[in-house]
Amino acid sequence: MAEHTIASPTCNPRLLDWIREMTDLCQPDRVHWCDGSDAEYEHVCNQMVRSGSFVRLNETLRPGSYLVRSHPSDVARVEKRTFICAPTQAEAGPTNNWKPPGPMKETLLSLFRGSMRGRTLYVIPFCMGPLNSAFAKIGIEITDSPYVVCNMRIMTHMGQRVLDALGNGPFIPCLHSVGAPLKPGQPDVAWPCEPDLEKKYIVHFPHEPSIWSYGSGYGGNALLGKKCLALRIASTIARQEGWLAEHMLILSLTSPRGQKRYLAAAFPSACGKTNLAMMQPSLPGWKVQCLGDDIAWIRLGPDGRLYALNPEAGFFGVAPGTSEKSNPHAVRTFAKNTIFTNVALTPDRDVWWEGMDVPPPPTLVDWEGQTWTPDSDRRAAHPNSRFTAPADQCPVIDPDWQNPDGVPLSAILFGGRRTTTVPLVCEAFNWQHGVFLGSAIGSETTAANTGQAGILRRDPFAMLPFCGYHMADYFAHWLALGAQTDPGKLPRMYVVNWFRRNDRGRWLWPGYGENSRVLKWICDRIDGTGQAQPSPIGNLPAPNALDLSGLNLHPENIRELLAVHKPEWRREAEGIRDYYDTFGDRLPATLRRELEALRQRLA
Ligand code: O2Y
Ligand code: MN
Repeated sequence: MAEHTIASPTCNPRLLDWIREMTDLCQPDRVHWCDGSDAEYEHVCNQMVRSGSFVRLNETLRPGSYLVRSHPSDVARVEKRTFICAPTQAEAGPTNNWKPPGPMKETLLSLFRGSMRGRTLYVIPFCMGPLNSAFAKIGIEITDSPYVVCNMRIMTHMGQRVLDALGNGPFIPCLHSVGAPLKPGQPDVAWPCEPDLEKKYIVHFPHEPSIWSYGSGYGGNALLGKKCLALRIASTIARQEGWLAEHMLILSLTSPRGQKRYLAAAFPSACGKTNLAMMQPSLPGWKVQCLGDDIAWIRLGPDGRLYALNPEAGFFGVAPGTSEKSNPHAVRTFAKNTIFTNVALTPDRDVWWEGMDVPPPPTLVDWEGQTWTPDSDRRAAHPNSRFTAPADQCPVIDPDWQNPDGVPLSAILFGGRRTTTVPLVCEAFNWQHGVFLGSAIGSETTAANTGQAGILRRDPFAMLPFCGYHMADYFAHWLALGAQTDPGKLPRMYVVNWFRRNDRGRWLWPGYGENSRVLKWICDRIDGTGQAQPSPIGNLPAPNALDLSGLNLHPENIRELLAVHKPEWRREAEGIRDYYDTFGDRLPATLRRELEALRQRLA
């Protein structure tokens, strides 16, 4: 019998039944219902410090902050072990790992049986989106990981107020275990998990809906409100309910004359979304404010415009490469009350990582807990090390980031890491063409993310790892949503590429705050003042329409940044055709027509 730390703080019969059933299954020693209070957060953090999982950072340099080191086998999302268990494989589509729900449930039940022995089962009531929003979705995560409790407290709206709002209503059950039960008297380790990759399971049952995650304690595998609920499960709900759950940042851009526009942007993982979301524009008088860096829920408003809301309450950002130069606002955001995972520890108990633009001290403790010096031939911080920080600590958080109605979108951007072919910016001719452009984006792999550089991985709408159903049906859903309103009310759509290189392999575009020049042209287009010229792939900035003042770019670089080389684009069109063929007959005819029209324009 598990010991209960407090009486059940809800009367929701379905929730109470589920907690009883899962407690019987997982057999924890204790059950704790999270109330989401400051005192509870401090208590769980202190417990983790005492157990040796958390290192308390220097209270003067980094108040209220902690460092945690994961097991070396548990350092990132595991796409290979992520499953969509729709009733049929056709519903999951060719881009998802599918398994039939029945046998997968059997496998999971046997894994979860007794999985929490010797541990505490935490019940985390959480809400994605502000509680007073029609967008909001409530989930209940059961976990045996106090690390998950602390991170969910930052990343979601969490605790008793969620149960109060839930009443007897429906919730999405999310079951998580690190998969490391303790025998009586067995000492615990700092980061318990199931080290065998083949025994990790991140499983979605979209038809229930429910989420079952076993064996990993890390990020997207374990903080189930994020990628699992707010993208994979939400995308299937959004399809049924007529909205969109997207892998997009949301930002506002205010011109020197005070005109404010909201933009959403989809980029594959590792393309600098957090940096763009909090950008400090180099253009005088322009201001960017951040509403979210990873996920946008988008729906039609009563006025026929599209409204976007960030369902998260924090940032789970990549640490390496984040510096005063690349993202000064992120540096302020994680100045306090932050959990750092897998970064290096300095002798004065602060954090350090590669690309921080601060010289390392003569000696550090690396992410694996080993002594590290600048002469070491390995990295001090793991390349996927993270900071978890509250969104309201961002110095440029937009005042409307928690607006329950969301904010009206003027533009949607699609990006990727492309060293050739794709120009700096290109405007879609219309919504259907924009959906075509979004369906074809992709990123070239880097040595850092796959070990093999320069392979193009198509990542439609940056949703490849996150779409919970058949990707071709998802394209059809985008097309159908656009058809529901006056085309003049829809956001304009753009492809951007900050990563083009010249034939000597050098970056053509400086990026970072200079990206505001591209955003300015987009705003000018929306206002009707920005000049464009048509090209076979879309509208490009007319000569001199991009504000490049003070940038000192060589005219040859500017030409190449915006060049559309027809032979390259004919090859690109063939690549898109091959990719589309993987979706068979389910691909919307509209997209085949868009591809054919592109080929005609390139002829
Ligand atoms: O590796 C992980 O578990 C984190 S993945 C992640 C985290 C924050 C934002 N985006 C991502 C992503 O993979 O897109
Ligand atoms: Mn992401």
